[in-house]
Amino acid sequence: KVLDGGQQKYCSLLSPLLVGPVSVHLSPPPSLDEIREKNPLVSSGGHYRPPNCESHHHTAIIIPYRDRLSHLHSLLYHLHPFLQRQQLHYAIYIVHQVEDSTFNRAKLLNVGVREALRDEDWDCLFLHDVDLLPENDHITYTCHAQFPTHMSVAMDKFRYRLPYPQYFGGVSAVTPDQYLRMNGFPNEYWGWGGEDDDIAARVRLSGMKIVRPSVEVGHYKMIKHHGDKGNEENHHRFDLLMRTRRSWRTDGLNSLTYTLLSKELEPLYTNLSVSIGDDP
Ligand code: UDH
Ligand code: NGS
Repeated sequence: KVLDGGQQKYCSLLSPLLVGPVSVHLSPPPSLDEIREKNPLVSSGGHYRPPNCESHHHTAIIIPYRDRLSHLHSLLYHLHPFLQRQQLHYAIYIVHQVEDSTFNRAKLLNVGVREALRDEDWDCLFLHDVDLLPENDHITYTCHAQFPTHMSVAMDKFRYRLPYPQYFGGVSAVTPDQYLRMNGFPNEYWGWGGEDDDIAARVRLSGMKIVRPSVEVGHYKMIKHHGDKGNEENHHRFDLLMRTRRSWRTDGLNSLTYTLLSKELEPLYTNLSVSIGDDP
């Protein structure tokens, strides 16, 4: 499959490796060694390129994270083979909020995007909760050229439907251009709730719309768990959402500050440890 001059041929547009609906393995979570053995072609930092063809797609998976180790193992076990069947060039980034301060999902996503784009010229950024496992190979982890995509349209916990029409939580995807256009994500949502609705509002306010796969295809299983310590309900979320129209241009990528404490190239993922401050 190598052309004259040593260049590889592009992969076919539809991967021949897709199997369609897939069953997901929830518990007990496999060990990292077991996952490594099953994914010998994944290189340091959780990077992968198809071995026999040049991928059309370059996707960074960005996961906001703190204290969900068993979920992380289940996700890595499931996602690596899933992404390889799609013949993507990809990498998995964990954005770990190290301090005990209030969790801030959207800000961690901003950090992940900025750091991932230092590594490679990714053409698609996947914003991915750690506890969601895609159940169908036809949920393609690529971006729409024009518009942000909401992927997790049919989660088991919502009985495989959208909970409400504007829902944008769970798993979504943007190109770097779309991300810039909406000034990234808000930095001011500390604790649980509302940040995904703010992101959905930014899509519209910046002149774009949301696209989605069909509910027949976009199935996700959520690993069941209880609420997290340090991620209590954000009582300011409704006030913040009322202001998105005025705040999105000044709160986002252009106001992002954080400290990168370390960047570790683990065998199955890149671990970004960050300090992002606390709820003022
Ligand atoms: N996350 C962590 N650690 C935390 C909190 C959140 O890693 O302590 C990450 C993780 O990737 C998770 C995502 O942030 O999937 C979103 O967290 P979430 O709690 O908003 O959403 P999740 O789907 O739980 O995990 C929904 C139930 C929330 C309880 C309702 C509170 N009223
Ligand atoms: C909405 C929240 C979203 C959240 C969604 C699903 O009410 O952030 O519920 O929540 N918006 C506000 O609170 C303003 S879930 O059922 O996953 O806990 O994503």
